Amino acid sequence: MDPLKQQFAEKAADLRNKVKAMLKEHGDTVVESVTLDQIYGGARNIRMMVWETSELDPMEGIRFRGYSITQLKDLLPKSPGGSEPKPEGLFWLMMVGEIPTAEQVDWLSAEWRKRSQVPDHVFAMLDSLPVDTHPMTQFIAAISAMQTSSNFAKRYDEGLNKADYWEPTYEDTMNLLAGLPRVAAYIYRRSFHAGKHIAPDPSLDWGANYAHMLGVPGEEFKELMRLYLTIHADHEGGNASAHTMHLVGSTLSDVYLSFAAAMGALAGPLHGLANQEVIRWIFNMLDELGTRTPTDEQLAEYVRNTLASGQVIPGYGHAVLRRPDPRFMAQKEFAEAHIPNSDIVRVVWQVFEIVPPILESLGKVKNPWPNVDAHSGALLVHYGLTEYDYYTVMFGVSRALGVLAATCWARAMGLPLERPKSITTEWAQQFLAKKQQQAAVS
Ligand code: HAX
Repeated sequence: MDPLKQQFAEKAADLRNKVKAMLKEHGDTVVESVTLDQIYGGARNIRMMVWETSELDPMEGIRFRGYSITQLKDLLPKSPGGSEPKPEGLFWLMMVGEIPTAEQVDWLSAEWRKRSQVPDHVFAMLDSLPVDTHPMTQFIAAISAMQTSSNFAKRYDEGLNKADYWEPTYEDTMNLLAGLPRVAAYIYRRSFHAGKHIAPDPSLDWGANYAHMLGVPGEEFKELMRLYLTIHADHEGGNASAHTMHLVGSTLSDVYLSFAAAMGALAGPLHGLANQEVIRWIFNMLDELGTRTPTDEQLAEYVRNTLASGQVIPGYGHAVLRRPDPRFMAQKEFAEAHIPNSDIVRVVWQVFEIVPPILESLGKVKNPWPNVDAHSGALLVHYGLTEYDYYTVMFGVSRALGVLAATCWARAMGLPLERPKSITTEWAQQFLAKKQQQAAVS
């Protein structure tokens, strides 16, 4: 058994036993009650699923196995001479809860290289789609086409013991992660570079190889990719892509099909597609104003016009966070260190000054601060990756790390089919009427 699989198997067995004992003693403990506002309001803040790999605090932001992004930037192994964490390290951490050594991360890079073969029919299927098909649609189709390699589906067909579900799930996870950058880069090159593909470089780690296959030159972009792929990986279980993965995975759909479904959720403009919307919104503004360096007043007026036309300001607001997103701040720090004079980055920082007070003044926006998507596009544009329809695919490559690690845990813990209860408005009205009657009697 490989070293990561071995550690995962031991840790999972231990946690499974602990959870069993906890539920035996405390299974009927009430955690919190639910309001009608929450039921009608998108289930905000209702604790209703287990997600071991990360936890989101409204004020502090994301913590992966207890570690903040700032801590991980220090602690996770980097490439020689580099200062950004390798995403392989974060995957290891999410899988076993321990910061890996540089040797363990090198092992993982090599293991993914070894497994990175993608079946030819996946590329043939992509080539059969119109070249202007949205990259996220291509990505979802390609992930579904990769499902022919699913170990889980095959083993389940043959008759798989429940206790062993995690094992082919782990194999599928490793294979899918290994192949994903190749598929994602293929989509980029066929969509925007006339199908001139770039072969993987076997000397590179996972993030750097993705940067290489995209065709963006330079060590600085490779560093950006390592950071980007690390910080977008996981955001606890309730966000739309993670929750979709969890829900679909809970039917014992394999990780290919559940990840394809998760990417459908990421492709929505209120979620991951916001990264393309942000940069589109910024360029539309600059074009309309006829300048690359708008004044604060021009920018504020454009923001107000966007709001007046009934649209949201993309990249701002969050369902959970109530502070500037640490993932936004990590990208800002990268830009401050490497490209402080980039025009487009400066506009992003100006938007960061102007938008929050305007959103706050509306009196209804719970979080006026930027989220992860407010910054990423400007960095990519600066390094020459200007085709913003592609950006959500990059987010998806990263998100795979978290949701696949979490699915390994879900399988190992034997989490059941997810099936929450819905209500009708008639039920709500009757429920309230009954409460009022009871209150009148007592
Ligand atoms: N611009 C304008 N209005 C906004 C807003 C924004 N950026 N953020 C929230 N609001 C509005 C909501 O539309 C809502 O208005 P109505 O009551 O008229 O419907 C009101 O403020 C209250 O919303 P909220 O409770 O603060 O926010 P929600 O939890 O309902 O929604 C969203 C969270 C992320 C969907 C929201 O902030 C939004 O639409 N933001 C812009 C899109 C975006 O950046 N999405 C990416 C989020 C992060 C992510 O998932 N990345 O992948």
